[in-house]
Amino acid sequence: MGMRLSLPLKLGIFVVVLFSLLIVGMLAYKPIRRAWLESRQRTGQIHVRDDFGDGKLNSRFATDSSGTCEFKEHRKAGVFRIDMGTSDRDAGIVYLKDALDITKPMTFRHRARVLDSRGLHGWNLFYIAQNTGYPQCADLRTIQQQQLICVHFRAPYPPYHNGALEVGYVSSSGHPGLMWDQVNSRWVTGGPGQPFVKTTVSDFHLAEFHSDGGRWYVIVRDQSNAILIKTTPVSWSELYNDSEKNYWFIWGDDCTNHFHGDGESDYIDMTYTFCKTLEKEKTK
Ligand SMILES: [Ca+2]
Ligand SMILES: [Ca+2]
Repeated sequence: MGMRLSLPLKLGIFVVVLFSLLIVGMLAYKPIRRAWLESRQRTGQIHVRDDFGDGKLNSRFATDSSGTCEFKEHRKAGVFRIDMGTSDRDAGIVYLKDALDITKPMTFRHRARVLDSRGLHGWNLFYIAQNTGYPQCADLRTIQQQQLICVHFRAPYPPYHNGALEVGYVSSSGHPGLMWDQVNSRWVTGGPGQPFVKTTVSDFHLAEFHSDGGRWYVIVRDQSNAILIKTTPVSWSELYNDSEKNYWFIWGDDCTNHFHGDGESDYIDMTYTFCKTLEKEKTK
């Protein structure tokens, strides 16, 4: 004779089973989520965002400095500051510790400005450099051999006391680089009288870098989000290329014999693919 369960008992078992499933689901959620995030990283695409609101720099970034320079994330204001002295010897950069795979799509957004622009000479909203090891502050000659794509604040920039913006890249024919001429919407050879866009460097600007893996372009927006600069796309193959070297993302002033400036970043947002070759080198 089969055992018959009363209706209240059936309901009781149903509730117990339902709650068990719910608890198992809750316990499984974190590992499943972690596995999903890791699989995303195995396929290469990484998203990093730092709003500079928790008092410490995201661990995917590192800093290097020379002379007088202090790095500090101001939790309450939600900003990260690179605070240099007033000497050209002073330098300080933040860089992404992951070398970039430039053959894969990537997007960077960095919102930043310079503080006390009266003493500022130059400050990079961002640049992409090629070097074997991690980026380091160095003299202009060394740095020029590494810089490939650069968005640069200049102030004072006579006759524009409040400053200017320059966007440039080093083409396959080498130095001098090509500079973006926003008025005529074209790239021109750099040098004396090279084009720039007048702006107020103490305002926040949003620098955007977009690449589909084949070509890249730059957009810079002003404080009210209006487009100040939009370049035409450039093929990565048109850039100077020192093969075997890694590609790095950097902001700040890296130069130990020119430039200085205090920079303040509101946020950094990056989607990119990690370069696997460097991992092999690091674990050798
Ligand atoms: Ca400097
Ligand atoms: Ca912020």
